[in-house]
Amino acid sequence: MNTLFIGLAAVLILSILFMLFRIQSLVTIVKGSHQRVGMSNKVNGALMLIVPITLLALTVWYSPIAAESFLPEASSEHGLVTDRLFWTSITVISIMFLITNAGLFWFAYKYQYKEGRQASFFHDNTRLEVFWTIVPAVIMALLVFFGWKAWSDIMSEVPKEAIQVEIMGKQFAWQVRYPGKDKEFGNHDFRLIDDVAGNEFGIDFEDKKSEDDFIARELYIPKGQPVLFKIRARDVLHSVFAPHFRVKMDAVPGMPTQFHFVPTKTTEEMRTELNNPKFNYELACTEICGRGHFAMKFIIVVVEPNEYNTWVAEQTPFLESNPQFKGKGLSDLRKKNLAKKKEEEKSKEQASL
Ligand SMILES: [Cu+2]
Repeated sequence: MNTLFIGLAAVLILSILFMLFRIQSLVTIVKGSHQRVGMSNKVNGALMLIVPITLLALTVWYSPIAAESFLPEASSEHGLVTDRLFWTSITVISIMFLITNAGLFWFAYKYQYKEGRQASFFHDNTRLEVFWTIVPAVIMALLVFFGWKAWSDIMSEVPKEAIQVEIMGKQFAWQVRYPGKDKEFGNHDFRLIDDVAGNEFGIDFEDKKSEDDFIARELYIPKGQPVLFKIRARDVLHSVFAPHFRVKMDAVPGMPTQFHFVPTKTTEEMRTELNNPKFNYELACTEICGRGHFAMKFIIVVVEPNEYNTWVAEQTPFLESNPQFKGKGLSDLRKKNLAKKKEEEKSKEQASL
């Protein structure tokens, strides 16, 4: 209701302003005052210079302040490439923006209304048209080519030695699973998800590969080695976002996605570089997924490879700390469902007797 009132008030104010403007121009016409038209024309002309110059000065003044809250240099190999591409595009766009807008405002100032002045007319200019078609086309083609090259490198085949981590999004937390010593994940199935019993991933424990899988509270990855995030969601859309590594990939229910990259700086190195002993790499959700979206934060810890191996060795497989799940999987579920059905049928029969 409030929104409706605010909307109506805004419409009312705008129509009043429009009416005032209309009355003023009608009065000017009735009075036939050329002097006033000439004056407002000059003011408008001057504004065509003052406004863009002021905006430019504000941009130049504010840019270094804004730059302080930019992300630090990328902590991944591909991140340096995408950053370079980003800044190249921004530079080209900024130069073009400055040239075209300088022209736009300068012409508006220079050719403001003057009594007796007439615009000159020319039909076309082939040279000019060829120039302003070919130059942007070449620049665009180059930008697209380098972008395509970077993207196909980033999405290239996953190195065999890549360390695999499963990241699952749910409302509202990230869950992280490692494949354990066999380096292979056990199967999972959405029908096995049981938050009350504690099987949040829906792991199929009939699959031998799941026996050494472990679940981590912090996402550890080694520096300088390829890491593969295997991403999925169990309810709605989420999106894996690790800004310091320039990693972003949607987590889609029923459609596994992935992203592989090489981290280049340990958490400790970043703390020294940024002079911030509390710094932590962060994994956030960047797809509004519901009420608790803001809380989907997970810490990523990058360590030296030997430290990583020690950490892995210290982890306890999920099944070891939750032995009640041993052998529980899909066929077990099927059996249970069948028994349930039979019982239901039986009770139905009894009721009909
Ligand atoms: Cu989310």
